[in-house]
Formats: sequence, structure tokens, C-alpha cells
Amino acid sequence: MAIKLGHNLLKVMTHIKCRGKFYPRTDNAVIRTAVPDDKVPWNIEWPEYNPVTYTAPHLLGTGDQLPSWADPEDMAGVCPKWNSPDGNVNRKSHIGDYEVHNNKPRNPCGRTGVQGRGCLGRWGPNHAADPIVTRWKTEKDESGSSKMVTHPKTSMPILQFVAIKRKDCGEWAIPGGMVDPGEDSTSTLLREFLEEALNIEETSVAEERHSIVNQVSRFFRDIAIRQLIHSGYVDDPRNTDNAWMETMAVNFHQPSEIADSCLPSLNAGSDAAEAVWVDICSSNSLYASHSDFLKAVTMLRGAHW
Ligand code: RP5
Repeated sequence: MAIKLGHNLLKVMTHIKCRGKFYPRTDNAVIRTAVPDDKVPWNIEWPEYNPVTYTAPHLLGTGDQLPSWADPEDMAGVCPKWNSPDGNVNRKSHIGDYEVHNNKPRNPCGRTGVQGRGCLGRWGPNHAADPIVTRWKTEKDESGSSKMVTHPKTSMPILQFVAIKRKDCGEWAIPGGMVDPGEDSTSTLLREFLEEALNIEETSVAEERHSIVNQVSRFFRDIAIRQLIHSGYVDDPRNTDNAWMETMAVNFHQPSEIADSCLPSLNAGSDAAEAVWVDICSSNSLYASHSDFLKAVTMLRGAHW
């Protein structure tokens, strides 16, 4: 499969992780209506479908009590520009125009068994960015020089990626995060990597901070090592019928000849409990759609999966 710029890996996906029994972060108090595979598409009639409505309590405030990254619960007075950039909020989906019913956007991948925003801030698309930082797995040979490690079954070289352990659910993931209001996704890629995989917020010595930021910025700017993997929907467990995650996932690949010099040592911070290099293979169990993104990276780079 050729990976082209702007390729949308999951355009025709059937979401699964946002159809689990319980809505996340509710202590199992919010139960989704079970949506069978054949009832996921909105164009399949299901007149009895009437799932619970849930929006997390901290998103129901008004004025100063509402986080800057969240919409008001009632959008009637706001006149949102659905399917468009809207001030410093991007309400445009990567995957084309979504439908809006009674001022509530409809999840373009179909039913999820819960209405409202759940714990997502925006009605409609909630944009994120995922930096997939990779390198070849190497070992020293008898003469002390590095050689790429191949997998015994496929004889293909093994890629490693920077993984973080999410504090919220304990799952391993790519160190991505939400695009802040007014921020562009490219800046989010860098900021999230610095925060979650390099703990930049806790690096108090100014020179060290500058050196880390400069080193990673240079690496992320290098177009020779950068490749867009996915821009589109994410099968995130937080998705609802009216709010969903979308991301721009970009691979930054360290060439093997300079593998040791591109990045500082990993150090988990922000929403990450751990940050480590992990061998990529099909048995990695990762948050949301992150395994799909890694599979695409292995195909692109000719690595073991
Ligand atoms: C996933 O949630 C995205 O792929 C991204 O990795 C992440 C962003 O949400 P937070 O990590 O900020 O919660 O859907």
C-alpha cells in the first residue's frame, strides 16, 4: 500500500473501541447502548435507538467555569460555524462534511451508544496530533559496530517507537494530545512530544530547556525524515454520537547512522506516567487507533509488523 500525503487510513472503518459497555472516566456509571456492527451506520433505520445522554459535569459550567478548550453545553446562542474554522476552534473534519441535527453534529463513523459530548470538550471533531517517533532497533556486532536487528520469523528489520503510558487509563500510546485553541497541528506535535516524552515542563534549567527544544525542533523540521501517516477519525473510547476525536499522525524517523544523536533521553511528563522506546509488532496493544498508525509506518518503512 502506498502511503500518500493526506492518506486517510480509517476512512471506511467501523469503530469498535467507542462501543465498549461503559463510557470511560465514569466509574462504570454510564452504560452505552449496545450497538451491533450492522446498526452502526446512521442510514440503517433503528427507530428504537435512544441512548443515554452524558456530558461530564466539568463541561457543563458557563463563563469562567468552562475550560477554555470546551464548548458550552447549549450551542444555540453561540452560532457555531459547523464544518468550518470557527474563530480559534477548528470545527472542520478531516474526512469531509458531517451532518448536524438540532445543532448537534453527528459522528461521521456512526452510532456509539451514547449522546452528548461525554468527556470531550467540543461538539463535533476534537482535533489532536500524534508524533510517531521511530528508529531502527540495533545491536553491536563482534567488531563493536551497530547493525540492524531483524525479526527471526519475517527477517525484516524491527522498528522502535517512542511510547508513553497514559495516566488516565494505563494504556500504552503514542505521545499525542489535543490541539489547543488557535494552535496549528504541527506545533501540537512538537509541544506534546516535549511535554509527554521529554518532560519539558519540569526542566527548570533554562539552557537545558533551550537545548532540548532546539534539538527536537530541528529533528521535527527535517522533511527528509517526516511523513504524514493519517489525518482523520480516531476510534477513541471517549467518542460519542455527537463528539469525536480526529488526529494528524506524523512519523518522524531517525536515520540509523545518526540514531543516537537526534533526540535527548526520554523522560515522562504531563499526562504520561512512563516514556520508553518499544519494538513495533502486531501484538502491541495500544490506545485508540494507534496500532493502525504503527502498522502503516511499518509498511512505509519496510519493517517487521
Ligand atoms: C487520541 O487521543 C489521539 O490519537 C491522541 O493520541 C489523544 C489525544 O487526547 P489526550 O491524550 O490529550 O487525552 O484519540
